[in-house]
Amino acid sequence: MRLDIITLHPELMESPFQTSILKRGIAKGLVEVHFHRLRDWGIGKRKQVDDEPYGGGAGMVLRIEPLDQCISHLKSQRNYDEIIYLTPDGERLSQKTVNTLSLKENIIMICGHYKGIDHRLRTLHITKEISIGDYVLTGGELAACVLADALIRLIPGVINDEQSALTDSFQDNFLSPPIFTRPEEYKGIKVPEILLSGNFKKIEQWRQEESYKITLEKRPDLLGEK
Ligand code: 6GU
Repeated sequence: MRLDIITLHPELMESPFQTSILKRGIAKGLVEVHFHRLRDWGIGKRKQVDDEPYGGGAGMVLRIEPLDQCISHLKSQRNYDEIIYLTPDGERLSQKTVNTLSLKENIIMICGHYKGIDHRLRTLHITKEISIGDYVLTGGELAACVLADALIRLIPGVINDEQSALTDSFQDNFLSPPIFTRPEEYKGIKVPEILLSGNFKKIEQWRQEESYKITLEKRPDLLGEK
């Protein structure tokens, strides 16, 4: 997979890709991440990227030319499966969307800022708009990191234990069961007996039951969603 991320602030996004599992995925050549600094495509001597909205109102708008030129440049080099604009008014990100996107080859992500981007970019380039939840961030950068992290960990070979990605919370619309490691007892709190039994069939059954109970208690909406 290749991710091209267009942003005013690449420095805000670098460390997640230089750490742990994402770093390893990149080092193994399973994913490439390229940042494009929007300012480099800015207009005139001042490298302008934003302007006031037509019709008035508070806040600035990202101009169409820098974004269009950057995207058109990328499109001239390869085909893109999706051009995603990260925006609070996009479709709310779900594991289902992440699963689908993780199968794509080339993706562009556009990080929005200010009041948004010139609406005509939707007609020209954007194939999908994604929000990571019902709250407002200062820009799309952190949202793009969230999306990229969720995507990259699903690429085969990025996580060693493939089973591990498949048994995540949400992969089957259930939250994960409780999990424990050593010691068997800590400050008087014991690990459930069943997990020490060595009876893997029973353990699996217990996990499924706990999973259901926890989902019902914390996220009943997930059970209704199926
Ligand atoms: Cl994708 N961008 C911004 N600015 N705020 C958000 C968001 C995105 N998703 C949730 N809040």
